[in-house]
Amino acid sequence: MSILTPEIQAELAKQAIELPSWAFGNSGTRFKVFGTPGTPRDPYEKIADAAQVNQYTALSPSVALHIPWDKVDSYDDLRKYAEDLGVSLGTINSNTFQDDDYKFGALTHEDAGIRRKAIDHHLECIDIMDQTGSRDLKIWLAEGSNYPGQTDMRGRQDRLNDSLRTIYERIGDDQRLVLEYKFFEPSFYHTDVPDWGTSYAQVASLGDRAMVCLDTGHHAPGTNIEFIVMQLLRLGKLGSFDFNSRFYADDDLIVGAADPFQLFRIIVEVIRGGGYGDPDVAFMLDQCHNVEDKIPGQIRSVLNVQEMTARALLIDHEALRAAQVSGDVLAANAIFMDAFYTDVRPALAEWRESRGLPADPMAAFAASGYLAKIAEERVGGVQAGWGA
Ligand code: PSV
Ligand code: MN
Ligand code: MN
Repeated sequence: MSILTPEIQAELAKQAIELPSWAFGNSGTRFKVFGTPGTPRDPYEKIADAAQVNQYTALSPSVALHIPWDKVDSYDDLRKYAEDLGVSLGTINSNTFQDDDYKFGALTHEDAGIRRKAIDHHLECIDIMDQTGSRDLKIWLAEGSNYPGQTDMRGRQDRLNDSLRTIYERIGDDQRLVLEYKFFEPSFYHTDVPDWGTSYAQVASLGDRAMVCLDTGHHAPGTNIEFIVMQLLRLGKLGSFDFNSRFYADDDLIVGAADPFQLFRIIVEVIRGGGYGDPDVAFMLDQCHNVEDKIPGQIRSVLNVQEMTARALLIDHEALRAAQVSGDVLAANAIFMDAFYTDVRPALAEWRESRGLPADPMAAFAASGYLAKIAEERVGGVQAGWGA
C-alpha cells in the first residue's frame, strides 16, 4: 500500500503550477548572459517548450506572458497555438522597468503624463488578457529611491493608489489584479511596494479582485515567509505565489533547491489555510535558468513543488493538533518533521506511472531528444528580457 493514500493522490492530482515564459529565454546576471542552443526565438517557441514540461509532468497547464516581451500580432492565434499543445495562456505580467521615462517611477511618478503612460500600459495588458482568456494581471513595480530625501515617499504612496485604482476599474468581473512586493532592487533606499503589508494596504483599498502576490525570493534573509502566507490566507488576500529559491537576494533559482524545508513549511501553511487546490491561490514559478538547461530546470522545479506538497499532505493533523493543545512541544515538532523527512519519491514515481506519465520525467525528457532537436532547428534565440 502506497504511503500516498487515495485522498493524498486526489489532492496531488489537483496541482497546477504556472510557468513563466521568460524562464525559457536566455537570462543571466549583469555580468554575462550565457546563450543556450535552441533558445526560443519568439513567444510561440517559449510556449512549445513550456508545453514539454506539462507533457512529462501533467503539472503545468498554463504559461504566464510578459508584455511587451511576449507581444504578438494575434493573441487569438497564440492562444489557439497553446491550446493545441495542451496548455493555456495564464497571468499577464506588465513591465514598467525598461523604459527611460520610468527612471524616477511609473505608477508613482510626479509627472501625470508619465503616470498616464504607465497606466495605459496596464490597460493594454488588460486588453490582452481579454484576448488570451487570462485571469490575472500581475504588477511588479521597480519603483523607489536610492537616497534619503530623494523623494516624497508619502506622495508616491498616494499616487500609486490612484494609479492602481484606475487600472483596477478596468479589470473584468472574472479577472484579478495581483500586486507583487519586493523589499529592495532596483532601488536600494526605499521601494514603493516593499512588503506584504504595503501590498495588502494597497489592494485592500481597491476591492475583492485585487490580491497580493508573494514571490518567495523577495524577502530579507531569515524572514518567516510561511507566517506571511498564513496571515494573507487568513485575510483572504493571498492571490498568487511566484516560487523560486534564493541563497542571497532575488536569485530566481530553482524552487526548493536552496531550502526545501522552507518550501515544505510554506506549503503546509497553504494547506492549513485552505489555499491548496483553491484556484484563488495561484501557484506560479518566477525563475531564470542562467547556467542550466531551461526545460529540465522547469521540470525539476515543478517536481520539487510536487514533492514538498506530497510531504506536506502526509502530516498527521489530528496527532499534531493533540500535541499542540497538550503543550507537547517535542511531539508536535516530531510529527511535523516526520512528514518532512519522508522520502516520497518512489511513491510519486509509482503514482505517475499509474496515470500514464513517466515515473522519472527528467529522464524521460532527456531521452526524448527534444533539446538536440531545438538546438538544430532554432538559431539565434532571444534573451528573456533580463540582462539585455
Ligand atoms: C523582478 O524582481 C521580478 O523577478 C519580479 O519578481 C517579477 O515577478 C519578475 O521580475 C517578472 O517581472
Ligand atoms: Mn516575481
Ligand atoms: Mn523577482
